[in-house]
Amino acid sequence: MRHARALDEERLVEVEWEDGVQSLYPFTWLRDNCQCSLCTLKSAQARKLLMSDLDIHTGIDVVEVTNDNKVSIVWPDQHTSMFEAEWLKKRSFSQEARQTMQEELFFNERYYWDSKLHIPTANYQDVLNDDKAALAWLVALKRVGMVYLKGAPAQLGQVARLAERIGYLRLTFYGHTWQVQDKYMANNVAYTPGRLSLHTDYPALHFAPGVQFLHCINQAEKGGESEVVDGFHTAEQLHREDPEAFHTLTSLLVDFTDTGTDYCDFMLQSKKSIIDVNAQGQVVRINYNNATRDSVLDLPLHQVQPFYRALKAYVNIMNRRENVVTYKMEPGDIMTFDNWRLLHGRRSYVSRPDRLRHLEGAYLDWDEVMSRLRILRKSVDEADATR
Ligand code: OGA
Ligand code: NM2
Ligand code: ZN
Ligand code: ZN
Repeated sequence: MRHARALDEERLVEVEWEDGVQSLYPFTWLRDNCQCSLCTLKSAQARKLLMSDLDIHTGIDVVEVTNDNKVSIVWPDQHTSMFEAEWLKKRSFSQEARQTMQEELFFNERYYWDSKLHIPTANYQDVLNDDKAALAWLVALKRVGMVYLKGAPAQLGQVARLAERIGYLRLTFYGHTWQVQDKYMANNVAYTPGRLSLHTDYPALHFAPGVQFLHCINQAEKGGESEVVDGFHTAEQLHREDPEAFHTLTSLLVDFTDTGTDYCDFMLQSKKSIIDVNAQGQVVRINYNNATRDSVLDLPLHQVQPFYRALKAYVNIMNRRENVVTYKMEPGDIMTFDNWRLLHGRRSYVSRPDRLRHLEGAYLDWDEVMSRLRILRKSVDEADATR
């Protein structure tokens, strides 16, 4: 750092770096983020300072750069704060620095795809045993929305092992893990040999599972092929081609329902728009399973037909040949995917009692997956640095 000085009028500290670039930090933010042991619990990396003890109009008595390259601030009550250069630089309020930091924290970069996608593929054992392979797996899962794992044993328990590699799985009414098979008196259309049109799992839950694993233990001889589509890419195609339909699907709330018994008895109701966008208008989640879309439709009469028109327009785009990736899972394959982004389906299959089609599935949430992703990047970076 070349210097640090207080701009008292604006209540900003100006820091000039070695390259001549300057950064500005509000007095209030600096006081709020004092790193001393009175203000911060080091062992939890958490703020001890209470909002009720923060003076949001504080001035500064003295600010200077110390010999060991820290910004030292003495506040009017003589409390002292020390800020390391690197720590400050990362937290710069400039547009570029904020963007870099957000990318580092949230891995927001997206790769949109269509039928020409070469599905990112990794080896199951590598992902379990090697941090670099696990990191590449989760980076692609976030960026592309799906990663195909090969080489797992064709036995129960592999999706649970994979979930433990990350943290823990998401329990739902279908159990910790669940068996996709042709079942007598099926409590879900997935548990029949019928076709499953493109869907996201579990829109009947307001907080639908973020990530899904499907492990093929046994495949049908005839049928049972998988289909996947990039829900974000196709939603943006809808936005361009039919903005009115896009607006309808991002604004109208649709009822979803799911009733039955499995892990325990359940009677779910939810209200979701088919396409969720964030405050910037970016598509962030798809909520659509035609099987659990409720016959109760809480819309005024005049919105019913426009809703169907809009949904049909989106489904027609999804089903375009140029958007769909088709493959057939083999025993030992595990499909890992973003359930907030991908729509997935299955062709009908011929059920044979002597060769039962069987997939084992599990859900996780994005918070746990992103947590493991950050930890893996840190440990892989550190290992690389010491080599
Ligand atoms: C499901 C599902 C795919 C398959 O169970 O929700 O999408 O290939 N299954 O059976
Ligand atoms: N299963 C596969 O939304 C859904 O009902 C998806 C969930 C039964 C756990 C299917
Ligand atoms: Zn302090
Ligand atoms: Zn599904």
